[in-house]
Amino acid sequence: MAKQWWKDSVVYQIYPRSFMDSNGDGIGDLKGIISKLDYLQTLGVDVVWLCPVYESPNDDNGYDISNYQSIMKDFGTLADWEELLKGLHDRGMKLIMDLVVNHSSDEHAWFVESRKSKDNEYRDYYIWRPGQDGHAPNDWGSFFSGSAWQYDEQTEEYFLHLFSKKQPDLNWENPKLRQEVYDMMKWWLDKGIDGFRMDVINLISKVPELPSVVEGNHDSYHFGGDYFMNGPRVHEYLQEMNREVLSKYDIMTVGEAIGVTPEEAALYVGEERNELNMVFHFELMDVDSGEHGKWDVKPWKLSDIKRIIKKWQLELQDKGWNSLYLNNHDQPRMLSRFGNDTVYHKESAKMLATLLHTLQGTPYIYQGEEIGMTNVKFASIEEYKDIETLNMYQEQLAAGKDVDSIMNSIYVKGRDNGRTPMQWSSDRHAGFTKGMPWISVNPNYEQINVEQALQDPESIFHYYKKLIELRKVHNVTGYSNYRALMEDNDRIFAYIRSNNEEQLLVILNFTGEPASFVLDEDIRYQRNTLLISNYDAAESEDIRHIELRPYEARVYKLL
Ligand code: ISL
Ligand code: CA
Repeated sequence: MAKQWWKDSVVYQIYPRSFMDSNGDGIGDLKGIISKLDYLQTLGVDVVWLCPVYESPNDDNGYDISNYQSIMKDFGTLADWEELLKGLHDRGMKLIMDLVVNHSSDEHAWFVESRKSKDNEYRDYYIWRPGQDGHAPNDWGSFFSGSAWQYDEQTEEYFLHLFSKKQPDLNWENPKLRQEVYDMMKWWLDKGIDGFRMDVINLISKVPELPSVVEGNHDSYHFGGDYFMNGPRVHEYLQEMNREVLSKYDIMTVGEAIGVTPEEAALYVGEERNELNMVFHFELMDVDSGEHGKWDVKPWKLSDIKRIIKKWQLELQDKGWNSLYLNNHDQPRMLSRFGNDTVYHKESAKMLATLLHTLQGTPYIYQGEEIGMTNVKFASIEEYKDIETLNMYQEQLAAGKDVDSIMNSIYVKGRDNGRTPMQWSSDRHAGFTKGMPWISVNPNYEQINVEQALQDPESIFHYYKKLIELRKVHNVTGYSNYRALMEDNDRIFAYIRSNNEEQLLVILNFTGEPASFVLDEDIRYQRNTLLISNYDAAESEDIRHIELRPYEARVYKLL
């Protein structure tokens, strides 16, 4: 089997709309990305995950695709895309594309046909059902508020859409649809891409009866996850996809899997399963969600983060490979969420990065994370663009919630936090565009930007660069074991990674106060070498007892 190069890789996620605008229309584009390839090479990343650039009406910023084999005009042309791929490959970097096949756009030719008549040949490319005496087929709610069903006059039936009403779910029960997806995947792979990130891939198999959560319930919506997350045929479909497509190429695959547990994840990523290489789980993304979901904000606890990471490190050990991320285009900025984006901005960004780059798995850096970009607070709801946020705002307003608490949940958890334009310089609009940006730039761009970061040897950027090098120089991926230290301590996150001859000791202070680290008595070593830290740390300090400074991170090799 081809060497699993993706285990030694660091992935950089680009959200094209917000990365770099080359033609002054205020929207990031492919030529803009091409102009920044040297920057990515300087950082040292190995793979770029490019969020969707396909033709789309942009209802969900490109996750509603109307033509899987053409490029959205805003982003450029297929020739521009070929130039980007060549530019990456020429620099020794790889490209994975975003595969969005749980649903398409309602403007896709398949859906335009499907909705025409009940006997149209494309009818069961999608999931249509008659209503129940004037009500939707079941009580499922959409991830983007409201019902997961949309009534269509033309044929007097409802179609399923787990996301927006312009994102009808594809019917994976239909082998013809599956074959169309596989053909499209091969079309991209034959152009030379190096793999796929697969959007909500564990939702593609629904329980055929599509049962309500509460039978006979018509006055409220419920989360139907038990009937579409990790559904009855999902592994059958992915093993078929692997047989038909994935196994024929030397590529990497990572599936976004809402609600997946480590046991289930092992079924997706087990080496002998022949499905995917990695999955993104959401357990760390839910540590600050209350019982009513992501918008029900509650403070997170370090004990939860330590428990979850230990669980995933141990459950997938010798079984499968982890993905390691703390933010992306759907999440608030990790520095604001888990670090301290005011007093200890640099220290806490570096501490969080140290966590992600010293665990078993492949780290995913989201654009801007490497320079410490933070959440944003727009003055009014009008400046927000994300459909998930805007739908929630309307729904909660209609339900009588007060605006301040709705806005607070948007400040803390809204997806636009991660979608403000990349901050390249202190020039107007952070050097992202010469025009008017499609979404407001974070006002802190004058202090937080690439130009400043490149000039500052102590910047977060240079720390990320060192971490990425460290993984290679010290073969961090070669450490196979994980042992938690100071487990009951609610300020320090410490662990030891080991292989048969060496040990990697990672010590992180997750708080803005000093904290005392004490090394377990039974840890044996001759000498210790400090590999990286976010403060000036004494080289050969006695590591059995360390007084850590706020957000201090240290990595030692123990020989
Ligand atoms: O984070 C989320 C779960 O609470 C949602 O915001 C998000 O929609 C979910 O993680 C699924 O995300 C993926 O599918 C969506 C698209 O809006 C997201 O951008 C994509 O990452 C529908 O395609
Ligand atoms: Ca542009």
